[in-house]
Amino acid sequence: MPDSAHQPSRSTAGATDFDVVIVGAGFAGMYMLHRLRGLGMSARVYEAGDGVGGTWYWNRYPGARCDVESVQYSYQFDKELEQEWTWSEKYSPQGEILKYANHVADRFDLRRDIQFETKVASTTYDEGNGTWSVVTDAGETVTSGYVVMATGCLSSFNMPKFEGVEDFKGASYHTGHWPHEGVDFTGLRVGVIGTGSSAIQSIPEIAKQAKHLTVFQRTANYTIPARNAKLAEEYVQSIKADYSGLRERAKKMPSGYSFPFNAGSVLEVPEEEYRREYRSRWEKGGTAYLGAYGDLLLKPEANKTAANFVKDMIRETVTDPAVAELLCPTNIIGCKRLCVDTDYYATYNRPNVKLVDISKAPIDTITPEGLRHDDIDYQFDAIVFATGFDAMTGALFNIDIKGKGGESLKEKWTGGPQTYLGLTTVGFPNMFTITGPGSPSVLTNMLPSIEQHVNFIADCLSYMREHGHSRIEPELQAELDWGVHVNEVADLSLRSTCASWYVGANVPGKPRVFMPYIGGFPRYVAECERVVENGYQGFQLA
Ligand code: N01
Repeated sequence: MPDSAHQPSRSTAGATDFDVVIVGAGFAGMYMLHRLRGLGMSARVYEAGDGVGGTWYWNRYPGARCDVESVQYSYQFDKELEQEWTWSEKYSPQGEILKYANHVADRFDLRRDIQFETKVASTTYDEGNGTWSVVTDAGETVTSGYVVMATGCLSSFNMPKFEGVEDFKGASYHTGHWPHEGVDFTGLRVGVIGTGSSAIQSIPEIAKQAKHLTVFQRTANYTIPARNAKLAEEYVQSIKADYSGLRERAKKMPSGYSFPFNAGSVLEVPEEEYRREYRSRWEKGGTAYLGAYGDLLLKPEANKTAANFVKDMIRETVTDPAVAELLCPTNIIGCKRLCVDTDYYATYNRPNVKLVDISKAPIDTITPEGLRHDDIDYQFDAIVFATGFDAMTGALFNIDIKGKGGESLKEKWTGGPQTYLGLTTVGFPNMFTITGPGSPSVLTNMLPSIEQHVNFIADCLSYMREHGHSRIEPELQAELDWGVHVNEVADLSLRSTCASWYVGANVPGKPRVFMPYIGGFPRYVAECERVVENGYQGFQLA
């Protein structure tokens, strides 16, 4: 039973401790709690950290900031909130986004239903009662009618099993689990392993402080300059004057993010013209670079034109030709998630920065003094593991989730996730996954995708209550059909063709399945609306 500090407001049904248990107090969990309160339902949120903010609570590495413009990476459910909050930069830093999350928690008085520093260890479905039993790492057990997994897509950090890692005598850090007090690298010899978004944001900052920085690169990555800047007062006012217009334009985009998008083919445009277009987008900065032409992620020959331009920019920026070549990616641009940076490539011109290619031979071992690679010993005072996440399923598998017949989610998804709409899965009644695998999630602006899922779940629970239902589970055929559709659209895109975390390639042993839904935000939303209009088609309600 819950401890006295967190006495539950009893569930409205009375049979369980709560109507709903929510796991995670990031942007998804916070809004879910707010919506449930609006429905008069009781909810308890469990959060591992001692504060709200999810990804922005944990990822405090130097240089961490959003790569979606902040005016769009924000909630839209409350017009007053939209008007009263002012973003200071085009891409706000982690600290400001965390401040925003805290502001929302205070403004809507959310904390009283959030139990911090508590992990959910297991959730088990009781078929007899039709309820969930939730056990925390503190040994507390509560029951609820529903569980909502607001566990995040990139929240379970990936720490590869490097031999000798426990013997390292210096300090080691993971970008996804950064110390709250920050790290001062001044005067230190630092090694960074990885060259994904987190590394690309942090390397320029670490290089400014460190005595020497060595970067170990397995796969070179494409990154576009952010051109981040303070937002002018007039610009902020113009956004606030027509926030709903901006949101509507964004909803029509496959990414749920408004930016200049040209649907035409680059293959029908003379080289001089498309290079002018790429240069203009390079100068403006950000992921809108890939919006230059509609076929960049569909046809390899189209993709090459955009990739080659970035490689030219790398060669123009990096003074040592050998280092420039090492930094030039060989894969499809946008196949792995496109990165956004501030001075990443230029950082390799600094005399205190060295790039080491580990694509041909992996790191042999971490040693007490540093690490060994290709028979060379490197000495470090600190090592930064920028090695990413066990994406989309990792955080769910960290909880022992057992559905009907005691089946575990991990067992069910051995060959890859199976969901209906990325929201539910057969055998696990009354369990929802916000931005789960099979939904647009990580391929979109996360905030609108989160809100759409939360609204779907809240509306569904309200509908069920009105119609006297207490149990919802997808039909097997609906789940199978959705899985086929998710794979079919994935196969059309070049995004599914490389060894990225989208397909689980970064975690040894993980099944190679393209996890997010790539059909686009508008198409997905339309499908959800159709399901609702047809009385929750594809779901069994009881
Ligand atoms: O993680 P990653 P991330 N030995 O998986 C390397 C979001 N995000 O934290 O490519 C050596 O991209 C790995 O090498 P390889 C965003 O969606 C957003 O940087 O697998 N190296 C790779 O270089 C992003 O895509 C923002 O060959 C190893 C790196 O580690 C996602 O989070 C900021 C290795 C991991 O890169 C993940 O980004 C930051 C090994 N054993 C993150 N294992 C913004 O909003 C892995 N690597 C801006």
